[in-house]
Amino acid sequence: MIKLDSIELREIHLALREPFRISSGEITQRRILLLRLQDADGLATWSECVAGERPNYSPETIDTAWLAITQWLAPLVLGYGFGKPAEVLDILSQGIKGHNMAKAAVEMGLWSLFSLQQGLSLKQLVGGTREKVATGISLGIQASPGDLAKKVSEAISAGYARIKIKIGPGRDLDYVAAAREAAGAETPLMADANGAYSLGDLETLKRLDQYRLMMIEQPLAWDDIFRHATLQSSLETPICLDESITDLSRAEEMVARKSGRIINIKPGRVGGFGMALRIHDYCLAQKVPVWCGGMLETGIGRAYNVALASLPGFTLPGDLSPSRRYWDRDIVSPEWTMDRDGMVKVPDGEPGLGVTVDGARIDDLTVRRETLSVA
Ligand code: OSB
Ligand code: MG
Repeated sequence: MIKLDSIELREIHLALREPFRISSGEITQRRILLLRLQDADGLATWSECVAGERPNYSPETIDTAWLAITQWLAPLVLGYGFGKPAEVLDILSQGIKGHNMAKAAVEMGLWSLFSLQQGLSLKQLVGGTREKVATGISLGIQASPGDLAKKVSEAISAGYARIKIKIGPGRDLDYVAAAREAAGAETPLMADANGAYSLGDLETLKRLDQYRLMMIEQPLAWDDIFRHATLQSSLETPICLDESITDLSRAEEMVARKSGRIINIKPGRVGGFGMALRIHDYCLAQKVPVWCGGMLETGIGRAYNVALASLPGFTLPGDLSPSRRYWDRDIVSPEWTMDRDGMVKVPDGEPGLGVTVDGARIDDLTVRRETLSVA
């Protein structure tokens, strides 16, 4: 049993090595919410909330997550005796709809505490089977197709197993053409629109078919599974849903309506590992390939994503780039690295995250903190 004794919230600020631009906005510095969870026996771990600064990906932000955790979620879990981590999401959802990213930060932290208590790596606790996972890079929208082509070539030289480029209206056909040209016919290439198109853009989207993309990620609105079915029936390129898949029932809806053929599983978007595992198991049974998405996490969030991506259904490369892709210096050691074949090693030796969290560095980067304890 795990009894949570305290949850400490930290906001840290960390500059990205280069600006990251998607169809709905650009970020240069991240405001990141970290949690430190401690149980009644003194076991402690860290988790990360993937909510961004503005609600341009989903309705959540770092500030709504801070509110949700302090006001509603922490009181539900502090002092409660959990028998297994799969129970946590139900407890966090008693009377609280949505706020999946806030819930996930608490829920995944509890998975990590369970792994420490049971002496298992996170990989072992979730049932992971892979020693290494393949990683792709996610390239933001660049100033010109030529600039993008350069980034694509660099990424291929670095060994990435797949290239994803961000697109949006007016930054699509030329950009995809330049990326395909730079990548060559064989490199797996895909595009992510972050919901920027409508069915009125059908002709443009159809013209993307000629570039033989591995998939197009979330072309239509974040909460619209219905119209993705119409679009998928007109496209050869498989649609992958990201924003729209907020829980298992949305995955079932995608399959039932034929709204897409691939799912990007981000545990932070679906309320944590418990729901991510349910979606994974369902997709494996339905033969829907899945991959692990990213939200520009620090090395803490990355540890959870890498463990999850070691499950058998994660057959496509994830957005699991090494620390150096994002930060001058990460907040874990060793930093996350990738080999020349674009593979990231899944930690499997020690219990917990498999990386050491640099608490002193987090202290240096902290701009806001609050500790909630059992009364
Ligand atoms: O749609 O996958 C996305 C980053 C922020 C918000 C949304 C997305 C992304 C990424 C980043 O694509 C992937 C990564 O973490 O490397
Ligand atoms: Mg996406």
